[in-house]
Amino acid sequence: MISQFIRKFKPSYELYNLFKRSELEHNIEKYKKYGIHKKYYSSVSSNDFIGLESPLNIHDKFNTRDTLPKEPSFQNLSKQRQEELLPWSDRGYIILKRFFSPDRVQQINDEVRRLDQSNKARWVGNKMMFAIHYSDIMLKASADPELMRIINLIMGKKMDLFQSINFLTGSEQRTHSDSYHMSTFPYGNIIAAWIALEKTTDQNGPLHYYEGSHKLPYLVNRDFGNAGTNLFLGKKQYSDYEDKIEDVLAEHNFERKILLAEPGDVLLWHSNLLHGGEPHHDKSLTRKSLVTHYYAEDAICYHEVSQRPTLKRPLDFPQ
Ligand SMILES: O=C(O)CCC(=O)C(=O)O
Repeated sequence: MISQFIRKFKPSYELYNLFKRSELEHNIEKYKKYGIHKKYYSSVSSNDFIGLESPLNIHDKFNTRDTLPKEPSFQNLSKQRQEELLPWSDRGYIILKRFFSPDRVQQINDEVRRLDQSNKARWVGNKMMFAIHYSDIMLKASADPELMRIINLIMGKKMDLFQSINFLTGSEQRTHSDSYHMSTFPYGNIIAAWIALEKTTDQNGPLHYYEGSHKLPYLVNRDFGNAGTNLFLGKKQYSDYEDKIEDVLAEHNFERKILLAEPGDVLLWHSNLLHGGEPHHDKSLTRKSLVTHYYAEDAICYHEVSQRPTLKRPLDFPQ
């Protein structure tokens, strides 16, 4: 009861944030730019952006099929990669087949085992969180230069690696969008990569996603009565958000896709693409994957779900 109160009481985490200036100051300049009167430690949510115009990223405004062929960095890609990138604006995702070589996949899987066995891994439930902060191999894979070039190209701007999550089993997560968890203003300024570290089948909890759903309006707390007040977060549960997403999907006719991936395949998805994890039926199987998220350098970064600004720890790139 008391912990519930503290979790929902905004000043309690504002106090915590007060001591985290170095990880929160990234928003200060952007608050100024958008005329948001906030301290670095303040609670922040979509309610702070009501009435502000949220400029669209280039490939939410113009179609990648028209714009990309004019880009020199697109011309430098193989024909196969070019074909893979073109549907981004239409679908809200792209699949880069066999992007990581079998050796690279093996190296990442060996590293996950090593981290786990040496107790270095930081597990939150079935997720190994932020291994990029304690593993050079995971950092190099997540910030792979070729992957970064493609990400910057389809986002039309410079993107920065923010987090990594390793899975050994399917997440079985209900359908959601990343923009509710890792939010930005202007909207649409994060992107995710889902890297297959082994084959996924209908037995080991593959990813599902709804093609074209990235074009829906961004769903925020006030859309399901969860805006809260100046002092408190809203009273709804996370499952109320998931129920709302189901209602939204029921009103549309998006095609539900299942990713049956080969090791080394990479799926990039738009921050507003609805996706989740299928049931992991055969528990004797693993489903190894690495999910990485990248924030745009020029956007306010926060978490609509908790109304907190994003804590960004610098990454220690090996020389
Ligand atoms: O890997 C999965 O099953 C889902 C991952 C996911 O939904 C996410 O990281 O946002």
